[in-house]
Parts: sequence; structure tokens; C-alpha cells
Amino acid sequence: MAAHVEQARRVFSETFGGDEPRIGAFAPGRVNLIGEHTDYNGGFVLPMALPLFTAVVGTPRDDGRISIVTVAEGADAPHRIEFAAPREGAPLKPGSPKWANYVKGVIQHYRAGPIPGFNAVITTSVPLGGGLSSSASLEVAMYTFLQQLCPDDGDLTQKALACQKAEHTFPGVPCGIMDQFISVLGKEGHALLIDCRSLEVTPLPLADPGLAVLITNSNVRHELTGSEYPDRRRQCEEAAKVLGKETLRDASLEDLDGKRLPIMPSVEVCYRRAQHVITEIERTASAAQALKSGNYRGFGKLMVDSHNSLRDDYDVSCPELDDLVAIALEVPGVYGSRMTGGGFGGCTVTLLETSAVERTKQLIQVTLKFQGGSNFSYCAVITC
Ligand code: GAF
Repeated sequence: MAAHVEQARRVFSETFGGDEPRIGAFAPGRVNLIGEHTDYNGGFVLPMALPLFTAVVGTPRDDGRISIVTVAEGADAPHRIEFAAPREGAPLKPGSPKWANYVKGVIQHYRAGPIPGFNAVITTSVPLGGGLSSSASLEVAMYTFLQQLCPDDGDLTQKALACQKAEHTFPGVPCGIMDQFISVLGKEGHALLIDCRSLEVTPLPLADPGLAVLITNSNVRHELTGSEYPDRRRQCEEAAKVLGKETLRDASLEDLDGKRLPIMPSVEVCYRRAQHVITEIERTASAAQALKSGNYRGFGKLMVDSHNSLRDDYDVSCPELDDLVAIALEVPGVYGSRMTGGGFGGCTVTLLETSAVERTKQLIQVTLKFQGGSNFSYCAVITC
């Protein structure tokens, strides 16, 4: 993190006339171990916060203007936006550039106010579009920054919910609550089992030095601002409606089978979506038990089942992710591997013995090079 904060301070000083930033905030990205596309269905998720962060540094100003610079990945020069702080009767509105919507949404939905003007610089080590929650880490870092300018009541659940609302209303992504929750509540050395219906959070220690988590980026960029993610959410809501349930959390495979015959072909898709969600919620609950009892093999098998279900029933994987998972699973000492995050590209997460990390990386490298390979890279190796 230090390098990114240092970069932010340097860019701040270069951009804002040699001034040093007086306040700063940061928030982590996440990797989801299991429980994909279950959060907006009231189900369980099991993410962990990553040692990859978005940082915001800045200084208040007294003319009611907000000026923000981001140092985007791969950009030649910092990108700057400037606008008036929101006042009653003059709310902020979404627009372009896209990245600014995440920031403006948080400023608009901040729970205390009025927010004064400020200058700020944003940097990040979370890969953009990598399925590691770069969006939520930006929202939560910005919210945490605003808390220092203009303190709110400090309620963490409300903070996560405000960031989720920002994402719904400004970039227009109807996301669940997982990413904002783990970015706000993540605990070092733990995964969090989150019940997305009750919002109950159970920290599960990851404290075995023989265990590691490897995150590999397919570098196929995914964008949840397209139509695929909202389509999936709508299909789940339709399926719940056909089953007469409030959400798919309340449905079982028996409920689903009972409705299979009378449904039309377009609803067949909803059937498969529901099948993924119902089984994924069960898998996540079982995975939490497996983790608690140190049954990594059991956990790994559930990860593989999760990947297959996301690929075959939820249709959110892609060949590059499938390849990365298949190669990792050939290595002795690998317990399980799956795509992680929203899908359509992004990263895989692999649970493995610490001693298997190097040979897994090597096999991925050699196999993909031999195949004329995809442009993958490693994001993180976390030893537990
Ligand atoms: C994205 C969303 F933002 C999350 O809420 C979640 O639905 C995830 O995709 C899929 O599990 O990260």
C-alpha cells in the first residue's frame, strides 16, 4: 500500500500547487472464496479482504468546489474532474467519465453533511475490472475520506448500505451488498461469512500457515455496467416470483422441480439461474463448516462445484477462466479453484497448500505459453 499512498501524495502536491494532503483514507478490495451471485438473492457469501487498496488523500477547501484527480491504471496522465459540492436543491447527477460516477454517488449519498469543498487524489492497487471489487473499494475509501471531513455517526452497516446505494443510482449497477460489506468490515486473517438477508457477519479465521490463497487474473476485463449483471438479477427475481417466494434464499430444489414442466423456454433460463443460486447458497453454508473444521479438501470440492455451476447454469464464466481453473486443479496440493466475483472475465481464486504455490504458478505459465496463451497475471498470494 505504501507505494500507492506515496504516489497519491506526490500527484497531490504536483496538481495542487505544492500542497501536502492533510487527510487520507483507504479501503481494500476483496476476493470471494465462495457464494457467487447469492448476495442479491438473500443468500450467504464468504469473501476475504485483500492486501490491495484504493487510497484517497486530500485537503478541504473553502469555496464549495470539489476537485478530484485519479491516476488510472495505464493512463498517461492523471484524470481530473471538478464540480460544486452538492447542496439542497442542487444534487449531483451521474454522467461521464464513468469512474467519476462511483465518487459522485458516494458524495451524494453521504449520511452527514453538508460536505465542504475539497481537493483529492485517488490511487489504487486493486486491478480495475478484475472482479476483485475495485468499485466498492473506491466507494468505501471515498466514504471514509468524507467521514474525516464531516463526521457521521460511524455506523458501519449504514456506511456499506450508503455505498451500495451510490453504486445503484450513479453507475447504475444493481449490485448486492457483499463487496461494500467486506470492504467496510473485513478483518485481517479472516474470511467473513455474511448472511445477506439478516446482514449477520461471522468472521472465520484463516490461520493455517500451510494454507494459501492464489489469485490469478485472466486479464479479460469485465464490466458490470453492461446488461448481463442486471439480466441475471432480473432472472432470479422472476424465478422467485414463479416459485411464490420472496427471494431464492427461501426456495429449495424441490420447489424448483415442482415448477419445471409448466414453464416456457424463456423461463428455462430462469430455472438454470435459480438452480445455481439455490445450490450455491447450500454450498456456501457447507464451505463455512468445512473451513471451521479444517476440511480444506471438502472446501475445495465445493469451490469446483461452484465454478461448474457458474459456468453451466449461470453462464458467467469464459474460456480463459475455465482454463485457469482446469490447469490449477491438475497440481498436487491444490484443494480447489473457481472464478471469483461477478464473472465475464476477471480472476480465479485457488485454495492450496502453501508448498504448492510455486508449482501451480509454473504450470499455469508453462501451459498457457505452450498453448499460445492468454495474457494472465498474478494479483496476490495470501498465506493464511
Ligand atoms: C459483483 C457484485 F457487485 C456483488 O454484489 C456480487 O453480486 C458479485 O458480483 C457476484 O457474486 O461483485
